[in-house]
Amino acid sequence: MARVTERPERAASAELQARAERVMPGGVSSPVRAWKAVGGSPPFVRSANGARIVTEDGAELLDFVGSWGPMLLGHAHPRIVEAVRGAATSGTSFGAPTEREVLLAERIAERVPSVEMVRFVNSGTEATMSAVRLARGVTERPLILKFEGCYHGHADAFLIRAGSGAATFGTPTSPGVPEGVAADTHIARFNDHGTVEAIFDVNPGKVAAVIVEPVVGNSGCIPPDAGYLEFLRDVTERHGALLIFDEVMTGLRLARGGAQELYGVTPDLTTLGKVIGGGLPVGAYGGPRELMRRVSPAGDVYQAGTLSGNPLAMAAGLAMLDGIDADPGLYDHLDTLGQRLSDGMRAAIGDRGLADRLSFQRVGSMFCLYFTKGPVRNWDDAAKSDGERFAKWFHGLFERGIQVAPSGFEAGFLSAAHTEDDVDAFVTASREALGEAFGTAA
Ligand code: KE4
Repeated sequence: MARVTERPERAASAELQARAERVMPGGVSSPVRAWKAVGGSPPFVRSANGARIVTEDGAELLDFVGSWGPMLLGHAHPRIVEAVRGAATSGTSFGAPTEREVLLAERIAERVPSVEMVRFVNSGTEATMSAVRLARGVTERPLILKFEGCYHGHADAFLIRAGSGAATFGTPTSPGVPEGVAADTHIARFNDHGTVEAIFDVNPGKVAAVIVEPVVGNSGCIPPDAGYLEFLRDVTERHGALLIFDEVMTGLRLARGGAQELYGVTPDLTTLGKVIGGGLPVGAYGGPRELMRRVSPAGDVYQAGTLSGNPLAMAAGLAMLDGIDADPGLYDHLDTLGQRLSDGMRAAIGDRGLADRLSFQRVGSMFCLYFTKGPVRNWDDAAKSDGERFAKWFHGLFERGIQVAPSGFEAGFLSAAHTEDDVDAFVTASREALGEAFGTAA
């Protein structure tokens, strides 16, 4: 694969970056895109199709970011493009109920075990902040429990020792979050029982909900220990708190019904996003009717949104689900691809004698190469990663035409558009880039 440096100069992106930084903070619309953790400046994307993106500099990159998760079927999937194109000719927003919302709500309820009723919003953040408000309204309790390294969007209540971009930039607890808000968010350690039990024991009758990424994609890719999700289910029931699975990343990605189907644990509320919008701005929160009926206007817990249920986003979501359902072998195929990637990466790590400095973790089509010895079971483990060598691997891949997330605390994603050759190319490029990063023999 030709190296990016042999491709057209990156002058176009550099010129756009300079302009962007004059009118947009950091030149981006979301921090993690800015390459701050790895150095250099990001290419500006002109287009994408299948498993590849094309930059404004004319470079073609094999993409394992997939817009941070939505692109389960690959970029510019014909079903989704046609659905959005068709919907747009009938109008782009009405601020009124539409059939597409009903159709998508019915299909989500049909496949996600915890969901009988769902409310659409415009982002994962809106979904999680609304689910927490509902949990607090239903239980009449103030506190929430989250896990260090989990990221649930940028609402104040969640920017306490958060993962993803917050961890990447060393602002896991952001300025601007009032002490009073932070005081109502208690932090436990993922895959740990004691820190969870202690929060409940010290705050009897006050914890409204536990919110968790069932697979922690915002600290890379951390699976739950066997029985851990069952423990969270049990401890919340014992204490009368709700269990919220934040499946914005895992929903409809790890299984047709998300992580809750994969692990067989049913939460009280589920938040969704990314895949269900096919790349358009969509979030959703859902659960049993008895809980969701408390949401306005059926109930008294208020939540609203001008563009919620937007017809283009609903059309894209329905097309995404059509694409998923048209391929009964999709999840098995993604898992097989993922296993090929995992086998290849572990062989590359072993061949380079780096098993005590690297660990590759995967769940389905989500994965992460950690620059620390595994297993990585929580944030503390993930935080030991060697950021400098991660950056060298990142740039080594980029120079070989492969894009991964510009942060060691993000998941990589496979899609239905990736092939075995793409996976093998990732492994080959990684083997070379790791050699450069660690200075080990080729
Ligand atoms: P958004 O508000 O970004 O749509 O969703 C927030 C969110 C909530 N819950 C989970 C589990 C999530 O992964 C996210 C957002 N994920 C990050 C990527 N790790 C978004 C990327 C970004 O911040 O630009």
